[in-house]
Amino acid sequence: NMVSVEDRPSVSNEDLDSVALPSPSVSASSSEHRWGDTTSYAVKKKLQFWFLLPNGNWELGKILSTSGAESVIALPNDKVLKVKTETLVPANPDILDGVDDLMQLSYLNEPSVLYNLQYRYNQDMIYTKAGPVLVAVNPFKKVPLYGDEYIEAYKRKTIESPHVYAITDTAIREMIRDEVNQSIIISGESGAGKTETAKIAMQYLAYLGGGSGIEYEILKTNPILEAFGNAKTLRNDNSSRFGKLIEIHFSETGKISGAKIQTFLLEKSRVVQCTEGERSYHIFYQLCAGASPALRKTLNLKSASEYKYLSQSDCYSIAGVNDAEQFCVVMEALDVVHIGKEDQHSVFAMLAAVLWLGNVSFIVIDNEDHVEPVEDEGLFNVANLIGCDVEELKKALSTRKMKVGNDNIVQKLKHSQAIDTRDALAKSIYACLFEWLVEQINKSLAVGKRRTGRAISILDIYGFESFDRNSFEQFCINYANERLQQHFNRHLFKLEQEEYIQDGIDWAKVEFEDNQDCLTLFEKKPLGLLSLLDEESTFPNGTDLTFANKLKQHLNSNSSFKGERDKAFTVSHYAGEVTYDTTGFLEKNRDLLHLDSIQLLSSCSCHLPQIFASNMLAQSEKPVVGPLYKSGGADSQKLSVATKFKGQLFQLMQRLESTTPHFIRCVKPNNLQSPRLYEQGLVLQQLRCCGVLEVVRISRSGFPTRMSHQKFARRYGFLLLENVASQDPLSVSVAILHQFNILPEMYQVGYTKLFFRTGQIGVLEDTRNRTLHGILRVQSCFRGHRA
Ligand code: AD9
Ligand code: MG
Repeated sequence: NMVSVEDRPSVSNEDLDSVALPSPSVSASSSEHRWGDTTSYAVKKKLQFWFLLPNGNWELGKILSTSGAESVIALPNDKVLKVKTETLVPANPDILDGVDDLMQLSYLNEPSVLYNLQYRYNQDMIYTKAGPVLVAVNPFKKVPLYGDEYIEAYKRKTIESPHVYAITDTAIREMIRDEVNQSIIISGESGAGKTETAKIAMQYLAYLGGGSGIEYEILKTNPILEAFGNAKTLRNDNSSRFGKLIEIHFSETGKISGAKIQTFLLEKSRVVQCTEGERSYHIFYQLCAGASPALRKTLNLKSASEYKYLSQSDCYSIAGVNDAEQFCVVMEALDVVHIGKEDQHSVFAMLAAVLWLGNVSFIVIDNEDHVEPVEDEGLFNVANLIGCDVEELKKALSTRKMKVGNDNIVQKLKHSQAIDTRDALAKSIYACLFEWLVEQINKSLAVGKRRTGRAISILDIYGFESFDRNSFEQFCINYANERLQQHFNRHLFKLEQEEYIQDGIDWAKVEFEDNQDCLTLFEKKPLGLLSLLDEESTFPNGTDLTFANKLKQHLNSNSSFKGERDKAFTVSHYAGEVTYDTTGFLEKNRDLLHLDSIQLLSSCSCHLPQIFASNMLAQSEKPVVGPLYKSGGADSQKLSVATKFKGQLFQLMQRLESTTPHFIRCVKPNNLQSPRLYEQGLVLQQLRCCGVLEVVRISRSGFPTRMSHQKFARRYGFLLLENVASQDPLSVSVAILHQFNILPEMYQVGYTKLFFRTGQIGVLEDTRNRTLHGILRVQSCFRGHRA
């Protein structure tokens, strides 16, 4: 229902002629599907074209002749090839090689974009603009682009090339200029570089907004959160297993006044289980390798390989990483964020308790498979570390109190139930510890009561995931990405176009992929994925199979949904189809911790387990919005994981909605985490996923800068050399435009606003700044004289 807009060249006509491009009238319709018009020029001028090799890569060639549907092309290695003319895609002239904004490409097509990014990547220019979006290609090696000198240069604007620093600088300036909160939204696949990018942005903010010392604390949250929330996976040696939003507050004078961190959905299952070749959370290995002899003794610590939770995946170290050294870094960082030595000790005790829990084993005590924990060092160490009675621990791990009618009875657990109970306790302790740490960090970074200033938020959230086997975690992560994608779409496409139309300017619509259907599939009540999952989770007899069947029964007519064999289903995400295996969905969604375990924690003599227990109880006593989870009546009622996550996401979106967003798209050039390797197919798939081409298309045919008539007149009116007859904002604005010779095709006048093409407002801003500085200097001269 939408028409595609023509690609307008962003180079001027003179430029085009000088590089021997087709005449302007032809190049004006140079989008992929119209390329045929250029053939005759191509032949004459020996223009370059892209064609697809059987291996999926694009190769550059020159057309020698065209007859009918076939063309003969010459390759750089002098080979000659006959190809179908319609498969050729025009390439850009050499002068446009490696432009730093894809908007500058005369021909905007996939091979040209791929080539441009690769051209830059090969020269360590890993950042490229795609209109308003920054594309960052992971170098997988140190690149000489960071540090104070670079920060200074970006601050002074002596470097112009695209950079995280530049986009962060824009965010700061817009925060001050528009008095609006800003957000930097970083997305990309696992291992694409989101977390590194977030740190680079934080570095810039800390440098520019530093002074109070709080910036140092903010930077030190990174090693802590990474130690407790990151792990080695098959895709990334330092993979974040949680989502993070950090809100950095600034005072009116532009100095950092505090920060607040919010985390999302930590992958708990990793604590008790991980795939071969992957590791559990870094902190466990760091503790085992780096604890002092004294700490080792009090915690009864062994080496990592002695713990079942760590030994099961047969992977203990990461190439190039020294866990013992990292442990020192983390301890120092804990000092910096004001976590006292005693609390630190308690944290380490909880970690050791989790590790020892994994070593607790069970023996069968009757012929009904009922079990009891073995009384070995595992059991004793856990009791000792959390500060509880060994007998109480044994009971909590092997029995369950139930209410039947008015009677309380005690049920013995079977072997598999006992293992689940033990693992659930370990996961809960770890997740509570993580939450508690974030809370302590937030206390330390807390913004004072005078919260008058503005904030910049940085979002580093897990990217879209599609594996051979996808489970509940991928389901939640991909749902989050659908939400973020919609935010991206809304800002860059929908709102943009709606604004043009509303303000009555000349505009042709650009097509974009709307993902509303998929979001509806997830969120619709009562027949959506999340509702049906919650409903099935409340049924004591619900199983993954009954859940899968229910989905097939109710959702098969939805175009984004497809039921599969064996308890599986497929969702058409904006980034591609993903098949989910429902095994474990209900259990992970219910995330039950039996009341017996909570009671055990609250009976502990150590303070952290007590805090954890009361937090868990508080959570379950909250007014229950979602369904209740009861099995046997003695378990606490709580929100399902999916419902809680959805709530968090909605909150996140609301917060982001009130900010001016800046998007960074991280791209992973290969799956081997190796430098210099650029796989076209892999990159292309990521660019398609995040709509990079569409963004460029819309931006260069659009008017990214806009200002109300009033604001424009107020901001630049004083630069007018001659008085304007009428003082209404529109007349003043038009006079300014004329005085500065802004070309008519570079702006449009709407009903309420002025719209500018990229880069136009820069001249005005420069003059304004120069003039203002001049005035300030004159004023300070006067003051100097008076003094
Ligand atoms: V995940 O979804 O959390 O699994 P991220 O966060 O997208 O993932 P991360 O930032 O951890 O990826 O980057 C992965 C690795 O790429 C890092 O550990 C670095 O070794 C490497 N990397 C990423 N960005 C840069 C960079 N700008 N310079 C050098 C980089 N190396
Ligand atoms: Mg990460």
